[in-house]
Amino acid sequence: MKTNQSRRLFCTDLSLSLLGAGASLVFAELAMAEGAAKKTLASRTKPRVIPITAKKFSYEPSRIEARVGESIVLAFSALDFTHGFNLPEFNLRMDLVPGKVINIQLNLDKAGEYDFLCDNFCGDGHEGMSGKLIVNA
Ligand SMILES: [Cu+2]
Repeated sequence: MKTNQSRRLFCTDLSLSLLGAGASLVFAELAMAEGAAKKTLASRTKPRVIPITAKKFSYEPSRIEARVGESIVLAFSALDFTHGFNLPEFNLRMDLVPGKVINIQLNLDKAGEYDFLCDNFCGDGHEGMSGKLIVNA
C-alpha cells in the first residue's frame, strides 16, 4: 500500500516535470520564431548597398533607381582621382578618395529625379561627369 502510493506520487511528479519540459520547449520555439521575425524585419529595413565607381569622366552606374521609403547606401570607389560627389537637392557633397570606399546613406522619402555631379575639377571631360538618382513613388 505504502509502495503503491509512493509510486503514484513519483508518476505524478514525472508527468509534471514532463509538462514543465514541454512548456519550456514551447517557449524556446516561440523565442526562435520571434528571433526569426526580427531578423526578417531587420533585413527588410537594412539599406540596399549600391556600389558605384568614379573615374575620369563618369560614374558607373550613372543612373540609380530606388523607391520612396527605401534606404540606400551609395558605396563609392574612385579609381583614378579624388572626384567629388555632389547631390545638391540633398545638400550633400563628399570627396571620393581613391583607395577608400566612401559610403553615403540616403533615406529616400521624396519621389523625384535628382542630379548629382563631380565637383572636383578632374580634367577635360569633367563637365560631363554626372548622374541621376531616380526615386520612384
Ligand atoms: Cu571627376
